[in-house]
Amino acid sequence: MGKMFCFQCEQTAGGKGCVSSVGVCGKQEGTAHLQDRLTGELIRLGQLALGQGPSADSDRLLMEGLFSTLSNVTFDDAFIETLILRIRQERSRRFAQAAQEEGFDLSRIWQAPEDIRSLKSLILFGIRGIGAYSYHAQVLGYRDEAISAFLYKALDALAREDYPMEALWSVVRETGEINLKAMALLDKANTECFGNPQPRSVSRTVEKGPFIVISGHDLKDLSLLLKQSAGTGVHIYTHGEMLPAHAYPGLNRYPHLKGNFGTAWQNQQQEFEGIPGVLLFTSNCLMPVKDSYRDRVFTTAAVAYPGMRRIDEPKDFAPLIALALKLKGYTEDRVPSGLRAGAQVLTGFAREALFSAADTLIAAIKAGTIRHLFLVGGCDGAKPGRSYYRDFVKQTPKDTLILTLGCGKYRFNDLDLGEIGGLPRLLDLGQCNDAYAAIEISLALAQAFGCSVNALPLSLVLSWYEQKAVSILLSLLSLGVHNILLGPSLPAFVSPRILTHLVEQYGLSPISSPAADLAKLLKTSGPQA
Ligand code: SF4
Ligand code: SF3
Repeated sequence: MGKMFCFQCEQTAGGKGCVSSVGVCGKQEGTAHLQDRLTGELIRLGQLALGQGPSADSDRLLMEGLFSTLSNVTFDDAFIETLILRIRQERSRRFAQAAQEEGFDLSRIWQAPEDIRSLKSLILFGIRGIGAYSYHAQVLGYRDEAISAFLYKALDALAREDYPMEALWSVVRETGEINLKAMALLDKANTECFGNPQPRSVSRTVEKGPFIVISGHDLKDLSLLLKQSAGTGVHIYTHGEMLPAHAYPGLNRYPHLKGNFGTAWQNQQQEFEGIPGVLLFTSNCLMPVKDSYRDRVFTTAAVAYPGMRRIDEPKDFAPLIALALKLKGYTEDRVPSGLRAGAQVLTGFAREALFSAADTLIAAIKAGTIRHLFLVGGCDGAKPGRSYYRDFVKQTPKDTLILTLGCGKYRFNDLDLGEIGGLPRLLDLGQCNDAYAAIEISLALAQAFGCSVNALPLSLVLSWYEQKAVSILLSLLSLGVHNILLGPSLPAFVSPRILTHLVEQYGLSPISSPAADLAKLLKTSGPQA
């Protein structure tokens, strides 16, 4: 077996690829090989399912498998080996004649000519994002067979060596279109199950007493945890991408959902150090677990880490509640270092809330009170270049409005940016998948102004880290959104020729400096304030 090769995330080694015995994220070489094998098995399953029609069991496995190969989701070899076995069993159950076939060898993609490898990477990483989003929808009982049918087709395309570049480009475009469907389905699942988010101010203080911190994106896990811990005296805090959950009426009706814990995901090793509470990971981003809190970590769904306890179906969170009560929590209220006492953070400007503010927004843009809108969001990460996003937001003129989403918001969601036209200047739309709301509101604004999205006084300044961001970028491109700024660096898997196409066709460009980018973006919308 050759060296590990992984270049799917923004922090990949040397901006080229992780090829040594351990990736920058802490993923071991053996785990990377197993994830490639798992992907090869998923490709075979997808190929067999193609043309056979959907099957709930196969589809669930596809979603779970794709989800588990996302950055910072699973680091556990035994977990991946079990998944591989389950996929092989599913193959023999449904397609007996093909049961013994080996999975597709992923090194054939990594060793393909550069532009083919690049397009196939866009497809593979894009469908990993789709897999994760459709998994979260599926656990709430929402499925769309059109999404599954596309996953089969995309997996098949990864194995095809007879596809010309144009055929691969067309699958890339479809990846963006189908991801939009997946985000819409998740929006439907979340809002039908837990109500429409309403703007809400969330405390960042951890109150004294026993507590559990829940991280990741899965609202179903949070709802089960809230239900099971009600009345036990254990408080629940959200972490990272779970922050927008506070805005859902079906979740914030529990008074023991107390607030938001800590700051960005990449600070978890420091912020969880010696924590007298319990941690539950429901999706990315899990960082390698430190000894000082390893006995307090639980994982669920596709998240797994060697030696950490897992909660599988049917989900019973009693062990977490018991441990939280034993640990007793802090003896006094605590605020994360760097935040002031009593700090709050506003979230919940999701699709419906934004739409109800649309008239105010349109009137303010027409009156010139709001000169420009910026969508500054996406993923956070550890690289120093990410300070760009805080500086950018700080430097935006006072007559501009900032929309944000994803965990990239932790770069600046402690700033007080004031109000504009009756709205807070910083509106948090939600998790990364709530990019769907940003897309919907942009389309509505374009309709109100009788122009295309590209002609609106709106600029997208995105930060990426993992593969859900890849799928969202593809969705935006599939809608014909132009002139997106992307950072902190461009994906290593985009070859020079593919990049040239994205630049020429869509005006995609890397971030430069906040001042230069602001000047460029505001040039078309009047003089700076
Ligand atoms: Fe490297 Fe990122 Fe892959 Fe981890 S997920 S091995 S950091 S490219
Ligand atoms: Fe963040 Fe890991 Fe991408 Fe849902 S939690 S956005 S990086």
